[in-house]
Amino acid sequence: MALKNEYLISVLETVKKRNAGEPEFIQAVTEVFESLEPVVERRPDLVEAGVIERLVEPERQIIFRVPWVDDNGKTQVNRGFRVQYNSAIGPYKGGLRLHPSVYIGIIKFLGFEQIFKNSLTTLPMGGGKGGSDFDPKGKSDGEIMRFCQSFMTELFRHIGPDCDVPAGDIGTGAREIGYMFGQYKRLKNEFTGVLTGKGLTFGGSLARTEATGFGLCYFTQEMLKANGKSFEGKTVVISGSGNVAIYATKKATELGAKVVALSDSNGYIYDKNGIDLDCVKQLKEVERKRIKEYVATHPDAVYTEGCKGIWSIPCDIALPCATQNEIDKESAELLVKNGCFAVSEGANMPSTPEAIEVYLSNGLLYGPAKAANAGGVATSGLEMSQNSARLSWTFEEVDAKLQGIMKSIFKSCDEAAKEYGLEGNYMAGANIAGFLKVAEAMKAQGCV
Ligand code: NDP
Ligand code: 2IT
Repeated sequence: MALKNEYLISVLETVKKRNAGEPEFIQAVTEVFESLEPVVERRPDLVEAGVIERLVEPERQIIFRVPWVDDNGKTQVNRGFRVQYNSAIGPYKGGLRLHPSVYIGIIKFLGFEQIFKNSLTTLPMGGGKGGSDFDPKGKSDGEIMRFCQSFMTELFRHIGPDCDVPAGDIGTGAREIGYMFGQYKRLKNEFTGVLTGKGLTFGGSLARTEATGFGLCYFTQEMLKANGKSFEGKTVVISGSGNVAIYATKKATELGAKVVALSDSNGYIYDKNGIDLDCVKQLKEVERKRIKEYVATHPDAVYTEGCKGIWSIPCDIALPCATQNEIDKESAELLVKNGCFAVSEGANMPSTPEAIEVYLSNGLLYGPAKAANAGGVATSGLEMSQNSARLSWTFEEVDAKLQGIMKSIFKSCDEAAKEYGLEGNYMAGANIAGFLKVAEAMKAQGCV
């Protein structure tokens, strides 16, 4: 879909000039602008207030050196990032990604999307994202700890429980958050809810570990229900085998589906009997091994090198839960050809624009990342509430709130799409609903 609105075309031109060499960021902005065309026409007041020009420029970008000493006594240097994107509706909130592919363009695309996602959650959280090009794979516990401590030794001066609250993302789980929290507390001499995804013994929320994957299934269930369908008896393919993929597998299975495939960045496993999740959890969460080890104990399962091939497995529902742009046009066409009727995104921006075009033109139900994976950050918001109140809710209480939030997110997307004459286009609905709340707040707060 090409942009037609002159004003949005000109703002996008400026964004492209200012952010040359950052294709993922341009991709994320372009998608939102395409959805905002009807809003811009209906809301000249927001254009007048310069909301869109302000929204695409991060409020603050921090880039810093992260030196640490490896197990051989050698100094290593990584680059650290925190992009504080938008604080119109609450403190900056968003994860920290540790992966060798991280550069400012990745952090900006994630931070930009986080603004709309957090707005959809109904909770008061602004948008931010951070991370480093550090590669946690193959590092010892000591190396991970020294990296996390060095990272926080700079980051601590920029964050705080009422200012900016980081959390996990790719490569950052409970272990890394623990080390970062310890270092923050030591430097500030304050025990506060400055990070989410903490361990359960020091302020973490029950159900935060499960929240993104569970939330993805709750959102998808709402989307299926609204279209006369369900998970019951369906075959599901899930990419990735990290935090989001594991708990999406658990919930989809509980809801009556059979998950037949998972992957990592080396390859994918296909188990026609349905994935044995206890085995995957042991391999990935405890032993930190590769997914191919699964076939050693499951003779019926097949491992194939390369991650793209996972989308050639016939399925009813696809849940991409690994990384950005993992489904291209060709993979989307394969999904359609094999009878897939719904794609719902656990990962951030896992579908290329051409793949989304294939979903929409073939009438697939499409749950966009900003809405579908918002359960993680929503539960981070619930962790912040518990920390502020200095109490903790039960798993059942948090899970019930998460279900309520995911239902409300689906409703917002559905209603916004209908209101703007785009019924069934939940991507447009998510972008519009997420935008409007932030835009109203920015307008009300004046030119800041
Ligand atoms: P994890 O680090 O726990 O797992 C990531 C998984 O994705 C691993 O299986 C990893 O394989 C795979 N992966 C990562 N990069 C690539 C790549 N370039 N190509 C192929 N596979 C890749 O991360 P999460 O599960 O937390 O995150 C997964 C996705 O979900 C990300 O897009 C993240 O932004 C998004 N997300 C996460 C949330 C959370 O709460 N954790 C919330 C909302 C969204 P390997 O081990 O080989 O690297
Ligand atoms: O992409 C995301 O929403 C996350 N990685 C979770 C962020 C958070 O603050 O919990």
